[in-house]
Amino acid sequence: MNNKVALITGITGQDGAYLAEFLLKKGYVVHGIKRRSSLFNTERIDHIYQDPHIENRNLILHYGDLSDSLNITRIIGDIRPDEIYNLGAMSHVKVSFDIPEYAADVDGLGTLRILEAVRLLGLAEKTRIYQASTSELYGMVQQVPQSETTPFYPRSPYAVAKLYGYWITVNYREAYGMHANNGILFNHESPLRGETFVTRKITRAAAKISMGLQDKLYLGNLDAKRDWGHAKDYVRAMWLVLQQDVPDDYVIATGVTTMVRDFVAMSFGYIGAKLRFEGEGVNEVGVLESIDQELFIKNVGEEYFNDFQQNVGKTLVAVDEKYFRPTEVELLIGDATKAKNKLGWSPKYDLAMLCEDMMMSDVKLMKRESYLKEGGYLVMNYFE
Ligand code: NDP
Ligand code: GDR
Repeated sequence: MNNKVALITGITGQDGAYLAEFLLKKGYVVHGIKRRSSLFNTERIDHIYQDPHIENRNLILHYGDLSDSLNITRIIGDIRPDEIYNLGAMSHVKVSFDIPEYAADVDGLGTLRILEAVRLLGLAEKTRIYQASTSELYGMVQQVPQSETTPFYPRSPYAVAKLYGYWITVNYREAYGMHANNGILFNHESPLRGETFVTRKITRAAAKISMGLQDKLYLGNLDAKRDWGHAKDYVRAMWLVLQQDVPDDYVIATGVTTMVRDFVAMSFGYIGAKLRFEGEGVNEVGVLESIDQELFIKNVGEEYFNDFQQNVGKTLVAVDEKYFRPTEVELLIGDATKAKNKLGWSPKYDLAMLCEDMMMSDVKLMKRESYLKEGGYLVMNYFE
């Protein structure tokens, strides 16, 4: 057991949930900031939630928002954390084109609010800060693979806001000697990934289609290439960053890049479905060519096979230009040599393991939906 206290902004998100679990296992007292919402928004951390009425809790949630300096300052002042992980953000790149000012406020100024609160409260020497920086900073390809020395060229309001977050973190480290660090994390996914990010959208859809709960999957740019890792590996890296004597910035990535189209094929492959892609640009489609019956039955279930078989020759994947971005990031591939050498970090999951983990989880989830539908209960049918 250690007596360290950590504060996680964005604890209800994908990374926040994995990180909270990771830190609790290490004996930390974990505080998290959650936003007020009209519905419960703690689904990802419900399994570690502790009743506020019990004594000696080690997971404590506070209402808050990164756009509210007074709230942030009060919480940090009350807790006096040893470590702050600033994961809270409006994290959807496409949505940031719709709400650019909000993205700038939360993702950019939100970082400043954390740093300045720590400084004003006299915690500059005590509190170590992790800033959730991103491979989106690289944006327009300048060089590959991308490392800590690659120039930035952000391509979305999200990435521009995160650029401010990156530099203000470096500035507070240099100006005030704070232990302020950037993790420049490449895309990382998991069964807890938000449903509108591309990998999860794909694995959910493949699972739904296999059970007749969805007809077709509509996607945007199938040519985009991403360096996808597993969120479980990446939260371990966040912690390692804060355990170093000297603050610094690190790229965290797998070093392998994959096209969106290939992730689609891999996900459908898990259910034994072989897709044939034909056509170009907005006219490209993915047609179900054949099914490996044994694999389908093993991973989905015999009861769904006959219906699914009717889809052979049909289009299961199509392009909808509404998912294109005004400016796109075409190619990301990270060089995490520094993290490997200095933090001793390397990923345990490769892409096939990640995809399998997500598919297994979504097939299970959709089976529940399928049973509910059969029982006459409403099934959530909203997908984006
Ligand atoms: P999620 O979108 O899953 O989670 C974001 C979290 O931030 C949620 O808890 C969300 O709350 C919270 N949040 C949103 N707006 C505010 C606000 N105004 N005030 C306080 N909290 C807010 O993101 P991830 O877990 O995937 O990512 C974590 C961080 O890492 C983000 O900063 C993201 O930009 C960054 N990042 C992510 C990468 C990835 O591939 N996942 C790669 C590189 C960086 P709620 O649940 O209520 O919506
Ligand atoms: P990204 O992740 O923008 O890299 O940001 P996302 O999964 O949204 O997109 C990855 C690539 O897939 C293409 N794409 C689609 N994307 C979505 N969301 N929906 C689609 O239908 C679709 N079709 C194709 C995109 O154009 C893009 O090229 C994520 C977020 O977690 C950020 O917060 C984080 O900083 C970066 O990863 C690293």
